[in-house]
Amino acid sequence: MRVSRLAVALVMALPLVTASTSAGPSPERTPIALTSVLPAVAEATPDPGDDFRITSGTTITGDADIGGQLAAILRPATGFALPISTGPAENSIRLGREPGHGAEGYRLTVRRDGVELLATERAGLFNGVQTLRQLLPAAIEADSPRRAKWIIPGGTINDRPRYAYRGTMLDLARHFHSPGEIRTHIDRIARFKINHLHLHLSDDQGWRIQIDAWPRLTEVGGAPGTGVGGDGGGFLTKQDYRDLVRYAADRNVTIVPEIDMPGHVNAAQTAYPELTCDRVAPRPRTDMRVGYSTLCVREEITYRFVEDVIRELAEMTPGPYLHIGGDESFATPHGSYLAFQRRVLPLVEKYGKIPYGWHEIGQSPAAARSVLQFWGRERNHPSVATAVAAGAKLIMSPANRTYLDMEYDRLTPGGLDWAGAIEVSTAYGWDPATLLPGIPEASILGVEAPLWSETLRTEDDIEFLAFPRLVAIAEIGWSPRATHDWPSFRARLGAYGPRWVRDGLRFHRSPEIPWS
Ligand code: TNX
Repeated sequence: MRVSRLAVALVMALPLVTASTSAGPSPERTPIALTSVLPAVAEATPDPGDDFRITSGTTITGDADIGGQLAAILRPATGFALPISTGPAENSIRLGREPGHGAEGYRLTVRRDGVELLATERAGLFNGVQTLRQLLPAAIEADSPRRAKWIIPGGTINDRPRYAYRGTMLDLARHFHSPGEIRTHIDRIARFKINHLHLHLSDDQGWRIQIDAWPRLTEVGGAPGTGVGGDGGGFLTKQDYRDLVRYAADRNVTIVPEIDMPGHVNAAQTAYPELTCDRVAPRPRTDMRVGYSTLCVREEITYRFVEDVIRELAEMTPGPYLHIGGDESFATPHGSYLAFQRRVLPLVEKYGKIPYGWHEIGQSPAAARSVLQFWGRERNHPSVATAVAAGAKLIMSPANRTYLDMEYDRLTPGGLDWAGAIEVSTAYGWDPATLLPGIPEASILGVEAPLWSETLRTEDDIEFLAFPRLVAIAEIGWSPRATHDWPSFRARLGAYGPRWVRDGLRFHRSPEIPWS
């Protein structure tokens, strides 16, 4: 019911959105401010006398890979040929490498006679291009050339991330999203320098990734009708998954796969009753309850299953992390939960991956070399603090700040409300470094905004709940704390709105934001 209300509200909102912002910038328009970027850049020194104008004679030089991506953005928008060459050239946008910018940082220098983007790694060049596209007029997103006004504001940007991990999550288990929908989402998140996409691939309702050793997981658990409320169904083949990994990597996004266990396993058990202690297949479940299923911790077959899944998942995942869930295992006795983690956490390392799990895995002493995803609220969590003191790292996903499946307010359609309503200012108004008492900042790898999919079905549903809140989380993760400033953020976000409109993205037009 919530889903259809969401769809209706989106359709009704659309003409309004388009009408208010379709005029486009005038040719006389002054350049966009160097400081207008989302997420905020670390340092910007504007030099208004030194604007650069892209013309029919402009070339792109240096790195052919990211230079090619830049050309693919600029050519259709400007109508200019913008050839890519390797040598130095006047009137060029040059992409080069130099040491000193870290894994993802870059320096962008804009002068009247040329633009230079320098980074140490490919990721830094990619990030610099995301900045550059925001410095060009919003019409860059449209396909009609208006040649006169391709001005890049003069000055210098020095930029690098506060945290190495800036993520979001899609839940494919409650409602499956197709590879095409996932690719579209990757395009949209990468604009804001989000560099990890966590895929929640299994839960009580469905199993969404092919595992060769256990084929019934997807035959049964990925069948039609395995979404919440009996919707949809579907799964990723290994080929789909590998293609997504590559597509994401081109856009500086690392895929983080999750198989949730020992709870949230009803779909696996309907396919393989031998994974239950009584060997009786449970009935398929497409309701929204949690915490009722558990693997049978005392049986060896459980560990053969878990090892096969971890091995096959690790084989197709080049990224460092493998997420093993571990949340809400209310049907697993505490001692059994610890026994399970003692065997399973080392299995992840056996296949060359860093064990990653919801913060409950921190109850296990075996979690000292793991990453914990904190999804609680601001208060003391003794088992999290103990695990961190023993060496575990943290990704911050406080539910009352980062959960993209929470409703914006009482009136917006879609979403749940157990962690409260989350408007943009709530998503923006916190600091990962001070959220939990006694956690040193060096133990925090970054932030992630999960989007659980109980109430969402379509691409529009994803976008409405993710945007604009995900941009607030992206800024929390990327920008230095010194830049944190709500008035500045809301102004920059408001100015970004026309780009989403031109892109056809159905975002929430939050009343907190002064949309252009
Ligand atoms: C809690 S947060 C869950 C999920 C639900 C979500 C809905 C967490 C680790 N588990 O099983 O989908 O709430 O908001």
